Amino acid sequence: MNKTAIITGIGGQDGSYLAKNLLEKDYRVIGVSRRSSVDNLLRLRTLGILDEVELISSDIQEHLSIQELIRETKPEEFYNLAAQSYVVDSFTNPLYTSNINAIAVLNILESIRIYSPDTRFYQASTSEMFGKVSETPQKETTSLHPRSPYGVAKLYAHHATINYRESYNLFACSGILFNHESPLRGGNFVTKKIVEGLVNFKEDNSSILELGNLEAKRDWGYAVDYVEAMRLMLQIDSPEDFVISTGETKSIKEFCNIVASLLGIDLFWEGSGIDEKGIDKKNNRTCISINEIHFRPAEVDLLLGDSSKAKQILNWTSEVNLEGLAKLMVDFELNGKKF
Ligand code: NAP
Ligand code: G4F
Repeated sequence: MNKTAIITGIGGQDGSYLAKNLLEKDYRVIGVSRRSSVDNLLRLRTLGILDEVELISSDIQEHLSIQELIRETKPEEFYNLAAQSYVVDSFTNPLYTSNINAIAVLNILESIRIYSPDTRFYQASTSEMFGKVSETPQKETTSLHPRSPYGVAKLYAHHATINYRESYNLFACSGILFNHESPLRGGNFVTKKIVEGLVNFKEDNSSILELGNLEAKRDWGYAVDYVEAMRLMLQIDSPEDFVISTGETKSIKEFCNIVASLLGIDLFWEGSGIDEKGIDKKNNRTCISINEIHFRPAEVDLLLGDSSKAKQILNWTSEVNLEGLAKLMVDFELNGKKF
């Protein structure tokens, strides 16, 4: 019999790629998506799978509705990907972020414990939990020191997942995923913002991309590779937590350089701090400037993951490097596919 999987956040970047991955393996996929006045299922449409998934309309803060879904469906697998996932907004909406990213997760765990204890549960944990890092590279045993309300709430959910595994013997595990991107990445996140901004500049020679901290470093992978790691985590004999990363880190400025080079923009940098500018040598026009509104109250300066445990136990490795990822994103944008 085919397995049933529930995915919360199915309309998001990871939810849509994971749905595609599971459908290709003949799963019955049930997605939780909340009502919206704009199209929050566009990614499923873009991937051509909207008609293949069963959608349940619910906010994950609607605890009874989620409880009922689990009680009635008793899925083999449950992937909790829904979240207020934008770190910046967590500083202005910390309570809202905590209700979704922490308390709603506890409700899912409780519902599984009570109504469907054989369901295997995946929690979308994050490298943001490492925050002010205590060692580099970061691995499963690295201490956690989040730097945002987003990271703090995710830390709660991470520990709740471990606690339910240890207390009730649930198959509950966390994937500590480092940043992962794709053409379907939301426009607020820095990689997508840079690709869109520099493509606009390339087209009109006048649009200026405004950024914040150019020096922060991230370990960026490809979302399609990362959803496969999520699936693999639920197929092993006993639940464990895994770091998923590429093992390479680059600064925001270096990512700008990669994208500019793919677009044939001859980018050089001038000035420093908030006066720093990215200029196209060919026409001496500014294409990137700094605006301090994009700086955060507390920053995560350096993320670099060590995913050797995932390699050893899941036989998982990241396939697409940052240059390859940037090219996928740039090509999508140049083809006029807006997201
Ligand atoms: P995303 O594109 O922002 O998707 C988040 C999804 O959650 C969206 O479908 C959103 O629906 C849904 N959602 C938000 N609040 C909800 C609520 N109250 N009820 C129901 N659905 C809700 O994020 P992503 O990049 O795919 O990330 C997936 C998960 O992995 C998130 O939990 C994120 O925190 C975590 N994560 C991501 C990364 C990364 O680099 N991408 C790294 C580590 C961990 P709407 O469209 O209606 O807003
Ligand atoms: O792209 P970002 O907004 O991603 P961030 O904050 O690292 O969070 C993402 O990855 C986490 C995993 O580590 C996920 F858990 C989370 O859900 C999300 O997917 O920012 C990356 C870096 C930051 O250091 C930020 O300060 O880029 C810097 N940055 C510089 N200028 C900017 C900008 N970020 C954004 N969003 N916009 C800017 O203009």
